[in-house]
Amino acid sequence: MIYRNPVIPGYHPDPSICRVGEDFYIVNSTFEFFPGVPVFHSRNLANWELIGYVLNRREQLELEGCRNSGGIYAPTIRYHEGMFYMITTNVTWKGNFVVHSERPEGPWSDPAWIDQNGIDPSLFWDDDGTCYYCSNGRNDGVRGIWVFAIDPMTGRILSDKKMVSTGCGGQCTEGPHIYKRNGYYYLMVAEGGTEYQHHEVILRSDSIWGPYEPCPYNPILSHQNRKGHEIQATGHADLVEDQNGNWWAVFLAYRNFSHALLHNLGRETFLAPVHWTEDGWPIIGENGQTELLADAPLPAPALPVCYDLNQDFSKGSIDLRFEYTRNPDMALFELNREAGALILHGSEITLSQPGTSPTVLSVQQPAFCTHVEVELAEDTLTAARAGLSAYYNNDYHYDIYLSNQDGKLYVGFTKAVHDMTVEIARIPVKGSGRIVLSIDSDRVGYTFRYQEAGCEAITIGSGHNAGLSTEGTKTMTFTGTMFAIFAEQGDASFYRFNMSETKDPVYEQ
Ligand code: 6LW
Repeated sequence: MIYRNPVIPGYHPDPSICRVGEDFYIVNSTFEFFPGVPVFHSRNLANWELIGYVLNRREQLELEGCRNSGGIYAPTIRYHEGMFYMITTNVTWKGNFVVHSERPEGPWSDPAWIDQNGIDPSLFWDDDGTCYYCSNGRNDGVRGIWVFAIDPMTGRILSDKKMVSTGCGGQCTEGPHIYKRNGYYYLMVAEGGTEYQHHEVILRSDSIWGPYEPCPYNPILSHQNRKGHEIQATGHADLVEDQNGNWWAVFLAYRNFSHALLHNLGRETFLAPVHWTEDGWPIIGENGQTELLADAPLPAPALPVCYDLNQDFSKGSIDLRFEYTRNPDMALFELNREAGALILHGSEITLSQPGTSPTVLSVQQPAFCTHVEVELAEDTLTAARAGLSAYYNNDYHYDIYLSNQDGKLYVGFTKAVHDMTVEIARIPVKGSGRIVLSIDSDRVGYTFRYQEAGCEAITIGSGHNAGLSTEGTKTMTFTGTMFAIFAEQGDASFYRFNMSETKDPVYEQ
């Protein structure tokens, strides 16, 4: 059965997967965004629906002062005897913790903190019911993959800690997961760092404490030698066996928007079938490689994918896919039934201010080629700036907005890249009714337009994808471009947000 990769497009990195009967669940990392750790559900592994977030309370997710790409790093989701567990790291606040819930959509418990440093924690239950923790980390100066028994409900450590492996010689040994099959304990890790050298390796032992021997076919997943291929940086995988005995891997990768080694959509979630060799080693995809269109024995037929988002704010709800930046002040986001709009009460915090929570709501850009538009009221706008942004983080964003300057209304276009913020255009508008602000994106960049009632759409500016690409950020970042609605220093009423994928000439070939 044919399916399309990525199966969860746009910035959805570090996927982890589990299965309960015929239901599959995936979680992803979310860094400075709130709520944290989305939970996706599928029954065919190709189509995924967002059903909620694990961390949707400040008691679970403190992001005060969180740097860009701080906060929540890689999560792991597991299911054991009627309970779901999610374990992850808040690198901004207290480190590794585990939460639990009887239902994947929640509510999830408060964090149980774990006295172990490092990132990318995972859980594994042995046949005798003992639960084991593994992550990378350093104890007494020894760095590697550490394992110990743990109470997954309380986070209490129940055994000595042991460093069981330093991987297979690659740098940045991380994202460990342990599996058991035919009496072997398999330890799978990512190496090479989450850039163009990223790859996945596996080792095995007849004891969870090792010693672990490396797979003779490593790397079991790698696009390191596929320069020029659209899919790059495959790694950070997790394995699952479906109800038919077929094994699958989900993993992160990114798509370059051109032959320049740049990507702006973030690290996305990909799927590939796994086959086990005669001598008991798993190989991901076709000899460790994957494609945008793949054919594999899915547990149920793939359905056509659609990542469009049509949000009518008069309906009195905000789509689950929208995320806040750090911990939001929910009073600034008012669904007003009388106005039939989402009223953003823009605070003094601007989009460019670091480490804070501006009045902004954003959703991952799911494809290179998209059209996004929002409709705002002109006559009630008091905000200094309010509109639509192609938003990577507070250092990198392209904004089109309505601006109330001493009672006069303007449409403005600003680009913020690194430490440069330039208002490219500011054009007076009539301001008597409603206005539509839009972005068209493709494999080159973003084009910004506005249209007042009864007038033609006018192009006000454009920005290149390179300005919002992960490789170009001045600090190491792990996210991707999002489309955001925002308001600064005053109120703005948004009636709708519409995002749709448009034809991509490269995929149409
Ligand atoms: C993730 C780790 C990593 O926890 O980046 O580079 C972190 N590798 O596996 C954030 O995605």
